Amino acid sequence: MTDIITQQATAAESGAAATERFRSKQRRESAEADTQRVDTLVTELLTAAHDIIRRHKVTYAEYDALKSWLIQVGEDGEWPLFLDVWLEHAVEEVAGKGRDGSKGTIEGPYYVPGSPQLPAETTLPTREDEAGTPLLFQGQVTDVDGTPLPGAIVEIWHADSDGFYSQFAPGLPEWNLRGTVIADEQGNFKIHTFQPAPYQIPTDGSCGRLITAAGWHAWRPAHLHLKVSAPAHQLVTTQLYFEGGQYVTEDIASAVKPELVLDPAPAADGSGRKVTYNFVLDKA
Ligand code: MBD
Ligand code: FE
Repeated sequence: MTDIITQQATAAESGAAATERFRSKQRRESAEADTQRVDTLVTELLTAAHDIIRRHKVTYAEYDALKSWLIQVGEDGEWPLFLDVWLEHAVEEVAGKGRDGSKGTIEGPYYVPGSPQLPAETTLPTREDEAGTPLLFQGQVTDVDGTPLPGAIVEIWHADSDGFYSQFAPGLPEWNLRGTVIADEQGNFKIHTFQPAPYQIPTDGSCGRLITAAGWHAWRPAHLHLKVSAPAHQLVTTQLYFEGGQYVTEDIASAVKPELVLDPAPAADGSGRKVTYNFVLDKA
């Protein structure tokens, strides 16, 4: 059933949670500043901005609108959302070049490490009355040469059938629709979950204001998020989408790739849908 409380996830609530989540990750992973590199990148970024200002004769009113919007993005906690929606896809494109295994795509702002460990055949944590179409997501993790990878780990997280993520919308159990699945000796996994809905960027925050001001739409197609890894292999962060689904061809985050679109079949017993997707990992 649709929970009235989860319907009221505000930009400020999901933004604050995403900012806090990012800060705890960033303390461990941030790059060391290299003076030369900072000089090059920031100078080119500023030069591109100067060029846009001159070409379009940007006014003081527009400059002030930008200033006020930037201040508000921080107050809303929407920097993780803004950056992951509009910039991350280019970073991922650069990072993923030269890989032979399964395609990756952006991580987005709603990954939380440390979800409950689950066996190779499992049901993700759900509410007792979890709404939506049951989805069986199964497959095998192998090396690029086809060797099954025992001990592979399939971390999965996704929105519910109202488009809400646990820990980023109020009223959802902590680990709802999140799990760390340990594949079997052949790298196989079988995950019972529920079909997610498309995700709408909060409309009441700064990102929402930008979208309205620019006349864009606020939607991402329905997707499963995954991080798949195995000893001595490269972790792949990816997402999987659904053939024919709304927004698959117009993702606001530009993160859909043709290799990442699933086409589930009706389950044999009539209970929802079922799909197989195999992951191929590059050697580390
Ligand atoms: C999402 O669910 C997401 O995956 C991304 C990339 C950005 C915003 C919300
Ligand atoms: Fe997402």
